[in-house]
Parts: sequence; C-alpha cells; structure tokens
Amino acid sequence: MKHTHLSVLAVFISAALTGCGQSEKAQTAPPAPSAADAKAFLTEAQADIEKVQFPAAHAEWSYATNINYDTAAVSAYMNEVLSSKVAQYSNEAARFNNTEVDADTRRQLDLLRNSLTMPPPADAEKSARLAKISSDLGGMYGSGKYCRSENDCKTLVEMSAEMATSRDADLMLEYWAGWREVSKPMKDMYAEQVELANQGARELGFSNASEMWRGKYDMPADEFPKELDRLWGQVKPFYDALHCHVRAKLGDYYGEDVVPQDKPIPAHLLGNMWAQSWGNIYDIVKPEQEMQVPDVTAALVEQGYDEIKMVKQAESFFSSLGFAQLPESFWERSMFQQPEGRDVQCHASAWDLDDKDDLRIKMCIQITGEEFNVIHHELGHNYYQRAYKDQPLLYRNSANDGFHEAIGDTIALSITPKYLKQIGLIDEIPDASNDIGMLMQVALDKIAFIPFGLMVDQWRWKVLAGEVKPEDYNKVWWELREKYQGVMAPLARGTDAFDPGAKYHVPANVPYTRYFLAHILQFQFHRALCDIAGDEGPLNRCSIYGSKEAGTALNNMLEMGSSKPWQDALATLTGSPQMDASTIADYFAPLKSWLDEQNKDRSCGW
Ligand code: X8Z
Ligand code: ZN
Repeated sequence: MKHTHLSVLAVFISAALTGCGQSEKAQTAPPAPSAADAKAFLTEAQADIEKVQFPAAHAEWSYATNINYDTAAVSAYMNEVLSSKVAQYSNEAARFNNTEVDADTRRQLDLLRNSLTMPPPADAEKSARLAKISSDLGGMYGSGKYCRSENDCKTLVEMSAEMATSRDADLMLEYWAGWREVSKPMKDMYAEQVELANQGARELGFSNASEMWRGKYDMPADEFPKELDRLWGQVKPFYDALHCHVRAKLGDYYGEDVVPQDKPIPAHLLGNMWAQSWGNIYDIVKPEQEMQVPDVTAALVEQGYDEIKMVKQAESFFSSLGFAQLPESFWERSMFQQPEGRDVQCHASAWDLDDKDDLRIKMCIQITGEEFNVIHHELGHNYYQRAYKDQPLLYRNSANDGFHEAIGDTIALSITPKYLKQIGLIDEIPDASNDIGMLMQVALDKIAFIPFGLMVDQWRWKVLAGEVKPEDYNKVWWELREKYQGVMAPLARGTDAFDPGAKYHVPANVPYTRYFLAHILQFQFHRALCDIAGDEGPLNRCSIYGSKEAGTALNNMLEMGSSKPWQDALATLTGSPQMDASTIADYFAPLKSWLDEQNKDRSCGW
C-alpha cells in the first residue's frame, strides 16, 4: 500500500450577486470558466492538498506503527481533513466540464474528480463518522489476535508462520476459524461505511463508489470488468490444471474425506491464511521425480541473514540496475521488525512521506524466501515513488494501480538460481531437468493467486454498488471464492461471520484488483526487461540483475508516473499498449504440459 490521497479545494464562491434593483436584462449567465481558470484551479488545488497530505501521512504512519487510542484519533482526524478537502476540490472540478482545455488539463481534472477511494459526504458529522470507521477497522485488524485461552493469544504473523509449515489439519482449522473471529465485529461498521461512501460518491456525481473504483483505468468503468474477464480467460485453463493437481495431491496427503475430489479445496490446507498463494505446500504437490529447487528460506537462515541484511540485499538489486541507493532516513525511520509491547499494523507497506526522499517500509519481516520476495515488492513501490516525485501532485502515482504493485514483483522474478548463485545464497545452478520443480514453485505463488486477486473486488464492487446487502455479505464472498478459486470454507459459517474482514485490504479499504493486474503485468515487464538485458535463455531462468539498460528502460516508465494513460506507459516498456496474459502461458509452458499429463486420468473441476 502507499498513501496517495489527493486533495484540496478552496470553496468556489459564486460571484453572482443577488440584490434589489437588478433588471431582468442584467441576469445573464456567469461566463463559462476559461482554460486558464482551469489551470489556475488545478495549481491552487494541488498546492492546498499537498499542505495537508504530508501531515496526514505522518499521522497515518504513527498509527500504523503504534496502534492506540490517541494515534487512532489523530489519524482519523487528519484523514478526514484531507479527504474532505479532496472531495471539495473534486466537486469543484465539475465546473470545468464544458470548458475546452488541453489534454493534460483534462487528465488532471479527471484524476482529481476520481481520486478518492471512500469519498466522504459533505455533511461534517457524516464525514467524521466515515473517517472514524475507517480508522477503527484498520486498528481492529492490526491489533487482532486469536486467543486459545486467556494467556495464550496468537497474532496473525504467528499463526501465518505456523500455517506455512504445519501439516496438522486440525491445528490449521483452528487458526483459520480463530482469525475469523476478529472480523465478526467489523460487519456492521463496514455496512455503515458503505452507505456513507456511497453518499459521498453520489455527491460527486457518481452513481456509487463501485463506479469510482472501476473508473480509474483510462477506459469507461463498465468496460474495465470486461477487460478483466478477458485476461482471466487467458489464465483460467492453466489455473484449472494447477488446481486439479493440487487437489489430487492434497487428497493423497490428508485423505479424500478431508479433501473431496469433486468439490472445491478446503481453504485451510493451502499453507496460507487466505489460500491466496500456495508456495508453502510445495513439498506436498511437487513432482515425484527428485527435483533440485533452491530453498531460499534455508539458505537465508544458514547464512545468518537478519531483517536488515535481507533489505540491503534487495536494495542492491535495484542499485545494480542503476537506481540510486535508498536514503539514510529510510534505514532510520522504517519499521522492519514487529516491536515488543505495542500493536502495529504488520501487513507490509511502502511509504513516501514527503514526495522528496522520505521513503520507508513497514513490515514485520520473517526470515523466509517468501518474505524476501515481499521486501522486493515493497522496495518496488519506493523506487516508483522516487521516480515520479517531480511530477505534479496529480501525476505522482503509477500508470494504473496494478503498475505500482507489479514493479517489485517484476524484480523478484529475477531471483532465479543464476542470481542466487551470484549473491552466494546457493552453490550450484540446478540444470534444466529440474525446471518443472522450479516452475511449480513459482506457479504455486503466482498462478494460484490470480483468481483470488480477481474475486476480492468482484465482491466489493457488488457491495459498493448495493447489489449485495449486509445479510448476504458472507454468503456472496464464499460464492465468489468457490467460483473463481475453487476453494471452500472448511466449516459452516455462522450468520455473524464477516470473512472478507479477515483480509487486510477489506478493513483497510485498499482496492485489490491492482494485484490481479500486477500478476499479469509483471510477466510482461519481465519479458521486456529480459529482452533489453539481452538474456536469451528461457524466461524462468532470466535475471536482469546488473543490467543498466534494463534499469534505464524501467525507470523511463516509472518516471512518467500517471501523466499518461497506462496504455502509453505499458507501450513505453513493452512496445504494446495491451495487457496480455500470453506471456504467462509462455513462461509456464513446460509446466502446463506436465500438469496435463498428470491430470489425464483425474476428474478435474468443482
Ligand atoms: O498487500 C500486498 C503487499 C503490500 S501492497 C504486501 N500484497 C497482496 C496481499 O498480501 O494480499 C502483495 C500480493 C497481494
Ligand atoms: Zn504492494
């Protein structure tokens, strides 16, 4: 996550005078605002928003790294001030709807109009309530724990770590259900928040907040879901094959009474609290033939890596591409470890506190290969933020939100055996006979994720559009989980359950389609950068480490920020303005053939 709240607006006071003595003739319409007025408005709006944005970011940082009553109050207040300001300016931008302006001015007006995620109503009490709910939901998630008894409470980080390696179905089921107790009390607050944000959206001229969420992609809001369906259609055959194999192997391991072979997979057995990525069960689903696959977790532990050393190693990848090192303040101000004695929001995020160089990450780093990837993911945000920092405020953002999420992941795709050997984490590069194992490991992380990345906002768009009422929140959530992912709740869900709230981005109001897009885009970026780096081997073995040419090409796209439609940014790097999942098919082609062979006598589907 990164904060990019835009804001501002000085209330435009209509100059129309009312008064006595005005003749009929004098009542002419006020002159339409000019293009120069629009530019002046944007300049003023951005300057005004900036003034509040930075203190609001500091308040949010203080809250996320120290959740308590006071930090909650300050962060809710600052968030309210900022978002009300942006809402006012967004409203005012409509004044220029009929003004003829240049493309750049129009783009900035549109970005401003659609910049908020949860737009506050103009009513002061309601906007304060919305800010308080948002802040409370975030705090409930961040401080949430599951208590097995009075003195035995587990944090999400602890339970996640155990679920990554445990093969005890009962224990995993207990944690799965225990964590979902945390979100039950969120349900009514969430429903109230939806109502308030929709009022805010209507005041800005949208039919609801769903329309705003879908309208941020340089195409009509109703076209965007079709684009997602197209991309999902490209990936689905491969996902189905992976699902079929994984379900069969889980059935062998846990028994077909636990994992029925004609139903969705029970969600607690996939090595992850949300069944969103499955890399942690590689040992259960791996090919029977012995495969050498680097164990990055073991290598990091053996070589005595600590949190800082992992981050330094990730930084050095970016440095090898020609990006300037992170500033001293990054090391002083970031949070790399879960502190003792206070609650924090452990969910990883990257921050830019001043749009100059106050970059930070906030993570509760575990010494694992998975977290090593997350560190690259977060630094990708920071390098993007730095690359576009000289753009005007409204362009200090990624081309679309999927781009922001894709950059660090793209770099992490270059953590190949070749690279691991270069940095001394492994001694030997496994030969091509091991590729199926290595591709399986990547597919469990990346391909398994894709339908989850899609379904979260399929749910939220329906909720925000009012198509799904609070009493059906949980039911529809599980319908979508089953439809897209083919996973099911391992226990009957009570009427008070609010399982979406057990996933960070729902209480935190972070849109999720960005991760779906990122999982498509990162393979396109990887291929383009590998071409530029002159790596001629297969994509899964390519690492762009050390390629200044690749770094320059990447930076050229990053520094555009959101100044141009994302299609232009995409074409700048890849030569094509289309998102396209065919690169995924190419990357994993040998694994797909292998899976089809494994599945040939199985009955797939759910
Ligand atoms: O939330 C994140 C990042 C922070 S922007 C760690 N991710 C999603 C998640 O954890 O659910 C990265 C992949 C998907
Ligand atoms: Zn991210």
